Amino acid sequence: MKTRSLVLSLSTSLVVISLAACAITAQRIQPQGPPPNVDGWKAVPVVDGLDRPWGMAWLPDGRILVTEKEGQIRVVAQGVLQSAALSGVPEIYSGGQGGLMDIALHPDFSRNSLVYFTASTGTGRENRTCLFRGKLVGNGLQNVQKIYQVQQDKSGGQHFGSRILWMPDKTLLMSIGDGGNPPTRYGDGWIRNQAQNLGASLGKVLRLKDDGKPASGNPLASRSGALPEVYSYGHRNIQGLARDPQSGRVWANEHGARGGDEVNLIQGGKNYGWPLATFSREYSGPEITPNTSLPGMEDPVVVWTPCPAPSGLAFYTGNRYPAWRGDLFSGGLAGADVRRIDLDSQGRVLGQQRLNIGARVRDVRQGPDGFLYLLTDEGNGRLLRIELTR
Ligand SMILES: [Ca+2]
Repeated sequence: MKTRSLVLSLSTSLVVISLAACAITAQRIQPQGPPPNVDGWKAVPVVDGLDRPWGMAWLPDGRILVTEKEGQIRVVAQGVLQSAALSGVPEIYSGGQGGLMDIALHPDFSRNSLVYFTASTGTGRENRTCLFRGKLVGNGLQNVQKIYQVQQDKSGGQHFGSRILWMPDKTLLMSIGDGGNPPTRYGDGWIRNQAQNLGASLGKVLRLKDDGKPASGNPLASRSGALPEVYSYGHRNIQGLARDPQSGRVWANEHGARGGDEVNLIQGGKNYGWPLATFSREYSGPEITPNTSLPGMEDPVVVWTPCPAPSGLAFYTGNRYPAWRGDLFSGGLAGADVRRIDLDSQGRVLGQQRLNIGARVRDVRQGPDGFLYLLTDEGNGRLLRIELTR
């Protein structure tokens, strides 16, 4: 009797659950405000004294390389910020949102010591996002080479991207911003329209070989006029890229203008809509487009209005916070927070929580010790570690 009623109630709940799942998939995504704050954790300071840090990468020996926007790569060794920055970093252009940005180690770093980083170069009038690599020897980089650069020079200090994400096949994804808001122009239109131009690297996720050349097998390479390095398009300004190693899903967060920040599931060959479909409005208020969704374009999985201005994204796989395993953690500059996006095993969003950091969060990473680490975007920028308090 008991077993029978248990089975009955189980199958009833399964029906209810699958009906609910259908209702969720059928429902069009809508913008959400900040999710409820969660407690039971604390942000433990590791170091301070970083000048507007942007990205970080752990060396196999436990040291952490941290980029600073103005153009230095700093070293944190055993919890102490070293006074000497890495030598050999080339001159870059730091202005507005541009500067020295993301950093990542080659997957075979233990054999080749190659460090990759993104930066803007040029001037306020003519600049572009570039990818560099160099060999780490002692406290410096040697043989630093620019291995990719955006071909469309732009003016001004907006929307450079740029994050680096290594894939299991040792290609890398690199996000590039759309080049800026009106009145920034390119050719005969707003530069942001380049996000829909497959012949431009602006507003894209690129997939490159480790030498910076286009990776083979990119999904749009056979389209006429398309750059062979384009992986996905229709992006405004991706500031976080993360991969779920189990499912292989790649996630990105990107900025809208006024409202309409997004989290997207990145799939090769897909169009993510900008600026033709968005919940975002012009900063001055008017619509950018009447369309929040269009056929043939991908809807985001999360939309935030007002904007947290997301930056940094981690997919959590560690053992320090078992309840958070398999979830996304998205930093927020304007939000001064980290948003936990609770995912199920199918990559569906179950809910969100907000970790109130109280400072602009530029990057979120999982360290090799299984803790989440944050960088705050401040003149006296901090490296913080998230620990549970219960
Ligand atoms: Ca979009």
